[in-house]
Amino acid sequence: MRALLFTSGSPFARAVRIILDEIGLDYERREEVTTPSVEQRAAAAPTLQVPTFWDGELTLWESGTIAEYLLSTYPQRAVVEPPLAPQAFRADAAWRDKLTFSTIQAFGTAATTISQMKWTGVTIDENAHLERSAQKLIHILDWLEDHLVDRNSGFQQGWLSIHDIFLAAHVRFVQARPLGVALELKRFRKVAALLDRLDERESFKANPIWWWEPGVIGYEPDGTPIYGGET
Ligand SMILES: N[C@@H](CCC(=O)N[C@@H](CS)C(=O)NCC(=O)O)C(=O)O
Repeated sequence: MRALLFTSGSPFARAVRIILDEIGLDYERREEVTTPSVEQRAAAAPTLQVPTFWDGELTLWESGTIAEYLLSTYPQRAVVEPPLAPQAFRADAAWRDKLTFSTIQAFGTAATTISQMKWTGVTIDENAHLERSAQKLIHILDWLEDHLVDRNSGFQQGWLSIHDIFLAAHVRFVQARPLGVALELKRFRKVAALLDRLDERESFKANPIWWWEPGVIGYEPDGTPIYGGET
């Protein structure tokens, strides 16, 4: 049995879904549009967060750990250029790759904190930590821009890396939600070019991220939000 628990909007889970598609693995989609009770979540992971992934006897949470597991366990790749990387972290650049990935995940955490606080009633302009979190997003983009070689490369040249996938999922999440954050992507030309290329990839198109605001309970096949009450 292979299964993934995720919410429709989670950028962390979207990145894992894209990796599963790149590897070509079938899995049961345990999709939630809204957040369930603490007890239900705790049955899947002590962090009370998604994604959680089951593979046979193994249960994994934390999206980076799931991604690392998938790349190292399943060598098969979709025939598409550039192919999904064979490893999460290159042996000859392990510390650099780990640092870059952690920094990308810090971007995702800041973005989802802003989002979750907004939908529970606190906006950026009312809270100093959220304002700081929004500034963090720009500083991280600035640093990542400096770490891309050119406008045609991802974070591991010649490969689609988990770094590329998670950064795209996090940035597009911020852009798809009315969070009050302007990322000014035009300033980050290498990052913007990378994300535009990834938008065209089948695995990204098959796992779209759509506009969400309170009241959205699902989507039409073309991404039009379906409203059905508060969430
Ligand atoms: N570090 C975690 C973050 C996952 C995360 O923040 N998931 C969000 C959805 S995007 C969540 O489950 N939030 C509910 C909560 O934090 O209580 C990972 O990489 O998996």
